[in-house]
Amino acid sequence: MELNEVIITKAIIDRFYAKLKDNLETDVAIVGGGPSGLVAGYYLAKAGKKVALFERKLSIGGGMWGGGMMFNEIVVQEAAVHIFDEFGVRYQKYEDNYYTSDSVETTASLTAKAVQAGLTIFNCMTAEDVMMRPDRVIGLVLNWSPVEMAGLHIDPLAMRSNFVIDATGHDTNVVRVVHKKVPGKLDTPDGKVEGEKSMWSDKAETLTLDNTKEVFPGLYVAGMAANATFGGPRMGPIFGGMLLSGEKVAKDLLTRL
Ligand code: 48H
Ligand code: FE2
Repeated sequence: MELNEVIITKAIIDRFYAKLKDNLETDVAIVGGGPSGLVAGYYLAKAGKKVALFERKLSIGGGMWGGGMMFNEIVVQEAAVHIFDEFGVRYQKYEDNYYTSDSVETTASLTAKAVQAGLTIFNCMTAEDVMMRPDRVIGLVLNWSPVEMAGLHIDPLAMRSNFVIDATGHDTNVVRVVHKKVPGKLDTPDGKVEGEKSMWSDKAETLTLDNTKEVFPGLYVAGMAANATFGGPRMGPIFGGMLLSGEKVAKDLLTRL
């Protein structure tokens, strides 16, 4: 049968709009498709929750593709190896407490397994704001990333969610939006985004887990955003804390959903 361009076009439009409409109300909305957001989405979806992830860029994976300084290998500590096993990522032991994996295999596996578990990912979409009622985050305000990049004055659309996870990495974009709208109300020592401290891998990896929690009613932080929000140090190119943070935020949210 001859291929018909109009049917191809209709197929894309129909399927995409069905997917988008189906995700306008979710249990959890994740902003950011780096390692922490992907792992969180995987565990929530695997537990049967409705969960959508919005990623600003074309590609999913955040800062994981490039390993350390574009040496495309990932390092994790022993405590995170069970997550590699869960996602079927192959790894090798290095000295006592370190494990390495190929960063491309790791990023691709996290993405594929999360989607297959039921996570819906929207790429090229930016969460530019949140919805509040009035002192709780209840959803996201979304726009196409190219609209933001081109500086076009086009109003966004909105989706509702019982909980939002800020997994936007170093930038901590969602928490910053909330702080701008209701200054001083974050559940951090000074009520504001404390800001990331200098590199100290050991301390940072522990603190990432402590800092993975609710920072404002309805809004959780995970991954690098958790450390930046609560003033933890950066850890450099060790990704165990990011994976464990995603696992932790999912576990915590499952007790509330
Ligand atoms: C939609 C957005 C928005 C927005 C940003 O940076 P990431 O990889 O995040 P994490 O926390 O899962 O992992 C951090 C890790 O990659 C890292 O940088 C480490 C371990 N650094 C240590 C160190 O010392 O430097 O991914 C965040 C994602 C990115 O893909 C952004 O494009 C996306 O979030 N994003 N998506 N709407 N408003 N803001
Ligand atoms: Fe980083």
